Amino acid sequence: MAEIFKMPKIKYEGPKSTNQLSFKFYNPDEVIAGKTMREQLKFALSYWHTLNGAGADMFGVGTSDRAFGGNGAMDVFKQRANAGFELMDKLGIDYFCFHDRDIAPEGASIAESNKNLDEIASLLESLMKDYGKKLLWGTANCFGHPRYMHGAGTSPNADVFAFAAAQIKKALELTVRLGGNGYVFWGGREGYETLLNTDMKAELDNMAYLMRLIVDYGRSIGFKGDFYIEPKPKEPTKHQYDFDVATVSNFLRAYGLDKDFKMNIEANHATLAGHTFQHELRVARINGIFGSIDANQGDMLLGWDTDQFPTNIYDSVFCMYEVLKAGGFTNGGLNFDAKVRRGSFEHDDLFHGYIAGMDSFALGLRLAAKLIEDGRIDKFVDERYASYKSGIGADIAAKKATLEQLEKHALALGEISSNTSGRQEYLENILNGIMFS
Ligand code: XUL
Ligand code: CO
Repeated sequence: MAEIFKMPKIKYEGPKSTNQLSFKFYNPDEVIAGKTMREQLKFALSYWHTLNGAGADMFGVGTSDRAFGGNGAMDVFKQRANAGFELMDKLGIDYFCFHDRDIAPEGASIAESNKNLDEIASLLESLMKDYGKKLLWGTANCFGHPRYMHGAGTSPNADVFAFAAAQIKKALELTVRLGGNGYVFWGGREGYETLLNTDMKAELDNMAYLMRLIVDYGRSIGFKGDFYIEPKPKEPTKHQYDFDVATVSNFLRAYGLDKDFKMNIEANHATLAGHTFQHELRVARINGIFGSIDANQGDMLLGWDTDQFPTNIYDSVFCMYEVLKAGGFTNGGLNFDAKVRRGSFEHDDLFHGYIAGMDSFALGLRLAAKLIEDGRIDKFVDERYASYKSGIGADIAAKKATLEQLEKHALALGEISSNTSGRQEYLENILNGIMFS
């Protein structure tokens, strides 16, 4: 196969290397916190941003060539597959993620689209075998086509609901065929613009029903992986139903789907919801629904989903801290739902983007492990709640204290005289000391 990227295989050379085509922090076989970095991080390539997205935005067409020498609809998609696997091979990325419409062109009917998908799936199967790559998760694009203008599972048009169901069924079958360990629901247009035209209850009922049908079908065809919901508060719709982890968690419980789903948490979606990335990860972790990550970052001055390659080390440290505390990834991993800037239009830029993201998370993992090993911050938090370890506090923690006992205790206190400082600045100094020593 002709080489598409005139690039070497990217290797670890350490922080002192001046070679920009090397990893400074990502050393795949080095053991950090009990596993190799490769096992801890489970990097994945996002098909759509890397191989399809040419940089078009609201004000202009794409700037990069993402045909990779292909000629004609199917051929372009085949070349994208070839390019994707060469890229994964050269960057040492083990996994990829796709939407159905990323890998093959949509036909004039579902049957035609499915035929295209089957043809490309055969190519993907052989590339996966040749290069030793795996599918992290698959999904269906039920937001791009005009038929989904009012949503898919939440469309007021029952025919659209049926169309989405058929499309998702096929995407799940493909995921199973390619050995994927995850299937993602991201509700791109599952929301509303105005309540003047929206029956929110009916839409949520329908969306839950579609999820139930898909979960049951997946289990019946032998899908053993995780189903994920990827929360996002807005964009493209004004209000998306899967607003954030807490909202989704409530939805899952309300519809009896909580045992079937975990979260795929995206950094830029967290900030759009007014949360930190770590907040979303923590809410998922303490509710036992942490699953996978879409790694990227937004731009606080722009305020929309800019999907940039992640380079903020505080965020990657806090993220990897949560991942380590959750016991690491099982079926999930770190998918770079990230794209190079429109002005970074050359093929080389894809390498620089992925190297930046992989090195940032490798550094995040190293420093999160150091933070946990250092133990001062965890110890501080533990001690901050020491009053729940004895006396009335222990009774509260054991759920034994009655309201009458609490009242009696409070009356005897007179006033609270023993609050202690939260020491935020002290802790921030400790964190910087660990990160930059
Ligand atoms: C959109 C987004 C999606 C999902 C998969 O913001 O993140 O690409 O990751 O549909
Ligand atoms: Co995403």
